[in-house]
Amino acid sequence: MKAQETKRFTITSALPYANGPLHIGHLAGAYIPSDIFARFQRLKKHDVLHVCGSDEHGAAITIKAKKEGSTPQQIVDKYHFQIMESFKEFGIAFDIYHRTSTHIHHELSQEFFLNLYNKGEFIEKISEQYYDEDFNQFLADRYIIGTCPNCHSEGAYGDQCEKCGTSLNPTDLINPISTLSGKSPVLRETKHWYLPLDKYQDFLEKWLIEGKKDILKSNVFGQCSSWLKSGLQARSMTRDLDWGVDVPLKEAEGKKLYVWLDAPIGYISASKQWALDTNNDWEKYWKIQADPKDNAHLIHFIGKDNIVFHCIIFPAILKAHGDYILPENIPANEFLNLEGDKLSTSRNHAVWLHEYLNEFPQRQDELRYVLTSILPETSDSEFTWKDFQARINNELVAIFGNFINRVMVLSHKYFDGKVMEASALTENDRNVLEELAHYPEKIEKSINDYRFREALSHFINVARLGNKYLAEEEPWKVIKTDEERVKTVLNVSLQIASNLAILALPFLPFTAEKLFAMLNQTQKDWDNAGKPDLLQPGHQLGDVQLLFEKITDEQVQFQLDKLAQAKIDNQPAKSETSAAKSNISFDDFSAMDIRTGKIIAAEKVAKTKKLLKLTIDTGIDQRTVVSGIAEFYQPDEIIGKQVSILINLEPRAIKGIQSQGMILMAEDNNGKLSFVAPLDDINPGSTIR
Ligand code: B3M
Ligand code: ZN
Repeated sequence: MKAQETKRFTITSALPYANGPLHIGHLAGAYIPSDIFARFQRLKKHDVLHVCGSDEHGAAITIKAKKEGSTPQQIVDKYHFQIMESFKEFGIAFDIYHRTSTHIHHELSQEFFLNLYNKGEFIEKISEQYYDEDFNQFLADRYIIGTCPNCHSEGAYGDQCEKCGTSLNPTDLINPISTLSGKSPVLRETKHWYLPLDKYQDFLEKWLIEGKKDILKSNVFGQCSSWLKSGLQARSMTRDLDWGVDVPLKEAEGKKLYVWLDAPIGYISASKQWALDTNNDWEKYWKIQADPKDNAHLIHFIGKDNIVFHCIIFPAILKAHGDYILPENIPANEFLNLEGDKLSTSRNHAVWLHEYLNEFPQRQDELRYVLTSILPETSDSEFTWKDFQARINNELVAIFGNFINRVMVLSHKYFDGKVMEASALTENDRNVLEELAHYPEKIEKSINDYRFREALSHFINVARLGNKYLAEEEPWKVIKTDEERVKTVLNVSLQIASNLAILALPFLPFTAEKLFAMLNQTQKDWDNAGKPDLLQPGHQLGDVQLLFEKITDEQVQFQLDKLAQAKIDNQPAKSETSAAKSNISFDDFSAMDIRTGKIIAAEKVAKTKKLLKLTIDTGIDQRTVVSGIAEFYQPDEIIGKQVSILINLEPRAIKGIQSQGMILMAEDNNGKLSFVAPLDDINPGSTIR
């Protein structure tokens, strides 16, 4: 076999925000894929550094602190340790799990900023931003709420209206209010430092679009292409916040680095800390080497919402800094949904890792197996507790566990748990061993192509091969007439079992160790996987133990009840009827031109949950209106419906669709929307006054 060259891998896993516990969506997004990949490269004896840590800055953490009446440091301390413990117990084998509130991280982030600043890479710009005079601070987008200019719903944030999905700037909001003081903020000038991403357009098109079109996953390549096609804009790398990394400039008193500038640098500061802790050299994992073929292979494992930061912004920063390697691949996953709905921390619609570990003790591999089987590798996927039960009971228990149990029980029953000498192999024996020999390279190719679901299916097929072989050879029957044959059959079966122990290592590390103990196997070398003689005749096996137990209906029901209860607990409180708005003049009212209309066509707006694209006959013309009613009405049920439409509202682009007007809807205390229209059917274009 060709001696393989030893490679160096720098593997990063997205830094989870330290503002809440981990859930299965995080695991399926970045952490299970990265752990399988890192474990495998270590098995191949490559030089691997796998880093992660808590992302401890950003407005989400300061908002949570304000909500809980605590401080950002208390919030991040609480969740950093909980997340770190959960990862450890679940077997995600980072070389270091660090954090970005440390001095070493602040220092490195400031070095990066000054490096780019001194090279003149930033554009200094003064802009107007909302300022809360009671709290004496500028307001980040999420600290401002107001009326959405598009759908007129209350509670739209400064960066987005969650009701109709429109992305906004804070100055778009009608009646903006500061979430800190509850008062109207004022506009004040403030200076920030922008990274002119447009300056890196050519470099990124060459490096990313041309250079990686054959290796990036389609979902990643697609998102990067559309970002670059729409043209890169300058992006502010500093914020007016009271939590984060200080901007290292005298004139920037009170300003912090943008969280997405410092967070990815967290991979490097974690590497520096690891090198200090282990007396190692971090630079060989991050810096360009004298001979480029010695450069590390940098792989970022993330969820799809982080693609732009890891494919465009961070590489631009590394490039501008100089002397750093750039990522080789960014195999981002899509999203995992739960029981037909999006996972949501705020609505407590999740399977929390720390709760799973508590409710299913010592069953990490069951969850690893199920999540790996449904990884959202190129499109969103779904976790259901019924499917969790089915995969464990029908695959892990019935195929893998059953095969191992039968081989072990029969070996102890007939031969005192010893591996017996095989006599002449039959054609079936040879075929089975021949098929077994090809699985390690199949698994290797799938993992190196970031197709982990496929890699796991190859693994479970080895267990299927063993199960099928035993069923065909029926040693429990043949023992009555041909003991020699049974010695051979069990020898072949034990070779399959010993290969399963090695092949399980990247996916099911806890089960692999149990199986090594059961087989009393010391041979754990991946490069020996596929061989037909890992266990020699005379080898004494260990005691039999069950690898997996079935998941019961009661366990499934308990989890479903928990989710149902969370839904009830998180129903929006029946809000009081909202207070009347301030008075307006008759002229203000008569400036609005409201007509009757008829819906003549309706369809869902792709990739949104709330939006319908409607074609309305207004009696004057036929026009398109985007309306946030998709959660309440199906397109086909509202064709022909009479509506009231505000026809002289400024047209707006919503999700790329030009919306010309607004359909009047009544919203009750629970947020349900109903059409507002005349009781009698009258011709479209009739004036409503
Ligand atoms: N903290 C995670 C997220 O957006 C974000 C990743 C940072 S990786 C440098 O959910
Ligand atoms: Zn809106």
